[in-house]
Amino acid sequence: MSRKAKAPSKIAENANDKNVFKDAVIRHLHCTLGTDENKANNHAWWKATCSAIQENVLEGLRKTQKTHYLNDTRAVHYLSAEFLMGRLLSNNMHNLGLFNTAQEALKELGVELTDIMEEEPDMALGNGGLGRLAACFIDSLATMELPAIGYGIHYEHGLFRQEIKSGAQIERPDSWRDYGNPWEICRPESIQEVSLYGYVETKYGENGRIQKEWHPGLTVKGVPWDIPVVGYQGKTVNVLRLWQSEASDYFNWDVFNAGGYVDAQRENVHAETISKVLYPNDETEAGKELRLIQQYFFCSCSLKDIIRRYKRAHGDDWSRFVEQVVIQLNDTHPAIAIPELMRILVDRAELDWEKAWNISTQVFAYTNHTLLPEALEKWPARMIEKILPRHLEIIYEINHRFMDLVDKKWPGDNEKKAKLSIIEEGSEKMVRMGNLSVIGSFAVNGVAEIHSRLVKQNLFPEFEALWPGKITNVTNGITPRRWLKACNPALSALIDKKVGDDWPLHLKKLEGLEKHANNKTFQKQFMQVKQANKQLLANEIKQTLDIDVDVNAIFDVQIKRLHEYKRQHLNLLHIMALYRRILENPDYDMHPRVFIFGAKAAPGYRLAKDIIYAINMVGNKINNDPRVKNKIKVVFLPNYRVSLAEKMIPASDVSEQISTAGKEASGTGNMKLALNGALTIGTLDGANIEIAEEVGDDNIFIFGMTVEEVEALKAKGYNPHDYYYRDAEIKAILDWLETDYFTPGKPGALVSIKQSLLEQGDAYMVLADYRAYSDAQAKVDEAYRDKERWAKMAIINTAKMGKFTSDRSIQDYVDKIWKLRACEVK
Ligand code: NBX
Repeated sequence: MSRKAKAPSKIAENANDKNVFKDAVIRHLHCTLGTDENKANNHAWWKATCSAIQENVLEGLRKTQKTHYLNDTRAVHYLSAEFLMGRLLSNNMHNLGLFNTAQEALKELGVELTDIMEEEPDMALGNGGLGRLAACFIDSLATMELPAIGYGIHYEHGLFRQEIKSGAQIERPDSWRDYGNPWEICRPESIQEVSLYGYVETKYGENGRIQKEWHPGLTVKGVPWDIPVVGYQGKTVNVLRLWQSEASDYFNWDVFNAGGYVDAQRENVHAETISKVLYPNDETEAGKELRLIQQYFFCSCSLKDIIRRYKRAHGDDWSRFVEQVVIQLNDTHPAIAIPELMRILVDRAELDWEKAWNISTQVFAYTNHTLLPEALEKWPARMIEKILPRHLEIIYEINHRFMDLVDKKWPGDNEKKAKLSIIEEGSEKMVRMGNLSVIGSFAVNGVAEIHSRLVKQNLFPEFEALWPGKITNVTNGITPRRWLKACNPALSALIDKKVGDDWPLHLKKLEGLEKHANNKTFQKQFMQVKQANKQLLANEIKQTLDIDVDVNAIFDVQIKRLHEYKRQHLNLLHIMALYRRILENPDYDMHPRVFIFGAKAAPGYRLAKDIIYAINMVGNKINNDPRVKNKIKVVFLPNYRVSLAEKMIPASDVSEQISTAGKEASGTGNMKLALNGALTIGTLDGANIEIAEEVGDDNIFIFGMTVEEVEALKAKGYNPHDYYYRDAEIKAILDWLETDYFTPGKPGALVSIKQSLLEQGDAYMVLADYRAYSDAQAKVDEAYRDKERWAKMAIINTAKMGKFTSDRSIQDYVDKIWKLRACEVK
């Protein structure tokens, strides 16, 4: 019996009423937090405001879930080990249309909304682009009223907090939930059990059917925490469901009763360790056992949750499963879900293998985010056998049947088999998760045109030959709600006046700005907004680092994880060159520039940490050298994260996107910066190519080798020494790194960078692109001096970013892969 729906709460009905909002905040101060308006500090105000907003969120959530249930909707299940959500208060207020109401209400209570927003810790449950993409995608899914659920891990500690001590990175634990998270809801009623370790027993059923029974060695609990995801304009509220591991009471008592008290405790620790901490490595795989357990843990919980929901509507009839369910694998991190679904279907539901495989391969789709060999996941077969013995058997069976298929296509071709096999033979047998993902999915996509082409041509050419059309492209995107409307209110207001206020839903409307690009008044207004944003960032820089920067200087920004392929050291070499030119010629003519960096290095990545140290030491020297006369400032803002990005991006003039061509799958920071009117200096790599197509060659600074040129140079034999000896500036800068000029009393402290670029062969061809980069930077300098030209270029960048809304990416997924329908929530 369904009970009659309650009337909407007062707050939801009159949410836009300032007084109603005030009452709600006060009520939460009193009744949720046990304080009052006289005692409350900013943290309490923040929490009470979140709780007031959450009332509206939960109203939407209930309606959405009921609507989806009654309509028995097909849904996408986005499996991702990472969701880099950032802060939620501002986003939720904007998406509910309550930002102004809340701001005014709080003002009347004597509280500044922008101050209390700073109290919110970032939800940093991701490393970088891949995790942030997942966060943008669930925003778009809710906005577009698509039935969707995000599944991930409820890490107790997200990505480490970065401190800089004497120039070097120090990692500190991130504790985003220490004082409670007002957005999340625990759902003990939906706890799942997950098994690990143990052995497999082979049994023979009455009909001669072989049956496998897995006797696990350990069972843990997965506790779901739901974070509501509010679509723009607040109609659909989907959920992000994050699994937290806990010791399973049912299993441990056996050990306990058998006298194994200490062992029982040890198992407790083990179980709770699973969701303790996010692995901080991006683009490398350490092959750690706990990491594989994390992956299996959240995949198993999520699949069981999906199946529970399906069975609630369809019972044991599996025939409609593929109509109702599509599962997107965000990289190979959730690939273990493929054998897990096969295990559930074959061992539990007792379907034949063929039938189970037929279902499974119509459900999964896989997104590839990298071509870097060191990032392609491979697990030792022996490790899988130990943790998931039944899954290894299933993987072998999948592979065996697939090898038969390969033999039909290419009879007797063992080379093809070796390349396509899920199992890599060698001193240690390895399971290739990329191959498993391609074989187990009905669609595979790359994340930008060039990247998808390289996935087909270089990474998986045999799969492309076997299944033409299976590999496709979906170019990444970003949500304009967070990355323009919320983070850049001044520019948003200016845009509203010119093109109307529905651009957050229809980003192509920004094209309406183009006709104003030559208008002097508009140029002035646009650049005044930029100037004001630069002032805010300058204040932040002064506050955190006590460095004075001039807002009339060019703000040149490189923000992304630190990695050799992203070439922050190319930027640094050029900064050193400018410094050297000034020292050699005190009248060296350049527009003042502030080079601003934000980057975390994986804790075990030595050279990346050395590059951070070098940026800080070189910066320190330059910033304090009076001969520079403030023409150059170098700023490394510590602890780069979503909430810091939201302050840096609106204040940027120049966006550094300088990866070696072919290495950056897409990039999404490039899109955020261009949307906010920064001009890109970049290589023909990833989405830079598509940005250039949109803005036109006159409005972007493209330099350096193309993918083909990189490949040709590698084939012919790249020798970085050629560049070192032929280019006096390169030689002088690299030699400078060996002295103690930047690290007084510590000669050689920066030498590892020089070594990587010379003796170690310069894998990312920094020296080969250096001169082209330096020339492109001279063009940036020249362009900036022409204020009108620059303003026009900046406006055109904003105007032409419509393609890069994540709504377009999601529509591409819907059309090409998911075949989903929107479901209106009334
Ligand atoms: O995914 C990034 C790519 O490098 C970007 O080019 C792309 O725009 C973005 C979204 O498609 N990849 C990425 O962020 N990877 C990781 O963070 C990562 C994390 C863990 C791991 C491997 C990679 N084991």
